[in-house]
Amino acid sequence: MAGENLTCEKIFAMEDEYGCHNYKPLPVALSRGKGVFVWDVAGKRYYDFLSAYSAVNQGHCHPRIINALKQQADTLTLVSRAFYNDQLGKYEKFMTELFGYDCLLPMNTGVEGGESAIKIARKWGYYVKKIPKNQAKIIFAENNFWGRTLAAVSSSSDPTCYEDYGPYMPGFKLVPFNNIQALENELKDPTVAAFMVEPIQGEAGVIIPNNGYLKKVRELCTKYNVLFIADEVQTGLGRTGKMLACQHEGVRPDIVILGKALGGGVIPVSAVLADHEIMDVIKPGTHGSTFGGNPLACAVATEAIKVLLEEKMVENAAKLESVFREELEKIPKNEVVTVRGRGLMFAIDVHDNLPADEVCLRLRDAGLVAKTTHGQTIRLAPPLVITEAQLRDCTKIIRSVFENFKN
Ligand code: IF1
Repeated sequence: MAGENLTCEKIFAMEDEYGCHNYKPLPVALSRGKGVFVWDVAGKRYYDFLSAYSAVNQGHCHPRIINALKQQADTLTLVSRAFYNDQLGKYEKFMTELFGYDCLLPMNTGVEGGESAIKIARKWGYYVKKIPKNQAKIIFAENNFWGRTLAAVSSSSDPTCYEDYGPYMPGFKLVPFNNIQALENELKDPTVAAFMVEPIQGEAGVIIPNNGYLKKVRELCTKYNVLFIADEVQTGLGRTGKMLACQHEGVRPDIVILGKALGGGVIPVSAVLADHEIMDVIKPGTHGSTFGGNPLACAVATEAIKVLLEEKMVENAAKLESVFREELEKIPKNEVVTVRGRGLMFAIDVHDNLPADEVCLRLRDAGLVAKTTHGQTIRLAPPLVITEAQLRDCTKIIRSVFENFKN
């Protein structure tokens, strides 16, 4: 098998026979990636318009990130937190100074970041807010998505995520996203420890709240002494044209969760940022992770952030937002009903008479890979290194697929 040139059909068959069927991938088998491009096993090139759900913001196999990976991989990869290592402290200093928080909890996947944030919030609720033991509530927004653990699915309003995984985590409540009155009604409850929310809901289909929503969330959480947890796993690190999506409203959450592109598209790295009066509820031995804060992850994440900053990828996402929107809005309304987006995080709602899954197959044939989120919504999120010329090339491909759909 090693070295054998696998056909895509063989790859599909092997995954079908030997793998858990927890995904229904677009039928394309990729074997190489560079920048905004991926190539399939037959050598065909595609624009990547998913960016691994925003985990490849810096582009595929960014040379500086790969080099950081190789250097550290050849030196020291993992010692666990039972011992100090020479990478973690300087990574924590770099990140806390950059994001303006006192301290950082290093984890691996985005959902571990969410789990950790909720554990911190509950402990803070008992120690600081004096919520009676085991009565702390966490509020979430309907249609949230923050991962696949039992706690994550316990807060989900999507049956596909939670069905048949009960019994569910107690102490979780849902409010409609982007509804300040509904949120305030819940925050008045003195047993509420935190409100955890995505600044823009990713999986829900790039749902952008009204201007001022996040500012009101901030005000209400302060007023009712509730922690504002921002899940920036997908929206963070430049995706929406700011380093954090909360910065569009000049809002500072109490806890920020980062993931995905923090690992530079090469390894899982997540982080929870908070100030000491919140983070210090975590004492030695009360939380941890085998790989959390490993030297390899610290070296990769540091370079992943430096590359975002030094190659002005955040600014690029902000600059290209208007081009992206303008070009997508040229698609006739009887083909694409709505266009939503911020920076380089967009989604289109395809008209019911055009099956969105079929549109994705035609996009693939036209040299662009993208995926539906729910039903008729297609997420469009290229790496932040895309140039204006490439973006215009891609929106031309997208428009041509719609224009020629009936043929
Ligand atoms: C899948 C969705 C996106 C996330 C936000 C935390 C996490 C995610 C806002 C957890 C992860 C991934 C998970 C992946 C597909 C993808 C996804 F479609 F599932 F919902 F992006 F929208 N917060 N999202 O979006 O991070 O533990 O995965 O590192 O599970 O199918 P993770």
